[in-house]
Amino acid sequence: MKNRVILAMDKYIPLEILSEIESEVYGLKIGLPLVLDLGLEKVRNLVKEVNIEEIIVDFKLADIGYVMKSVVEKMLFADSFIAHSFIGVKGSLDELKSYLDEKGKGLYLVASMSHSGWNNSFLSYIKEVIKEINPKGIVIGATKTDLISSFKREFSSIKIISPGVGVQGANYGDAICAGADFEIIGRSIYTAKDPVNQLKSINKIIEDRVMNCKGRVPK
Ligand code: O7M
Repeated sequence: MKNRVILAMDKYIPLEILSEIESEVYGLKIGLPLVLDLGLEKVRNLVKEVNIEEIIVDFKLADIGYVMKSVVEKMLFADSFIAHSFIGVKGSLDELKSYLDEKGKGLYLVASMSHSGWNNSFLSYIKEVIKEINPKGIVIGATKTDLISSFKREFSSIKIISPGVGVQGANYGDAICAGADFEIIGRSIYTAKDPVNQLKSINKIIEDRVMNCKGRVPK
């Protein structure tokens, strides 16, 4: 089975460990805390050394187009970037999307966050924005499996990536069974005594879980 984990790197993980992990993950999500800790240059150099299919920068951009472009142009070593969708299209996400398209980079939009305080009452507006922007993918909390399934039915060609697994309470594999493409996992891996074996065990749990939900995974 292809790897279904995107490692959320909000804390420094040494290159020796990353090198052992690279074949066990689909993607690496670079968080703002990591960039603030290490500095951009060190992050760029670290990323250059690893062989991981997709490097995603997660600053959850939410600004005017000009400013978001000024941020991403400094990080073009990444394959894709995450922005909020509630900021709307004109003068903001439309400019970011055109810029990323021009550079051959992907855009993910946050559709629904994993924490309990996230308000889903503006979901229909978020769906309108997603329809208009047509991003590579969307972020939906793994804690909201019903929402994952309904988005998967409505936006079948858009990738769903789901955080909130492990420490935040969602079970490994549940988001994928509900229709997500990948699960974003951070602390459960990088705070483990042995992150490499922890990740291997998580991959096994996901694999077993997905075998059991086969047939029920929305197309
Ligand atoms: O597994 P954790 O809880 O240590 O980390 C979760 C990661 O997912 C962390 O990098 C968060 O910034 C991110 N995340 C959420 O936890 N909840 C959300 O709703 C959205 C994200 C996210 O990745 O948004 C792009």
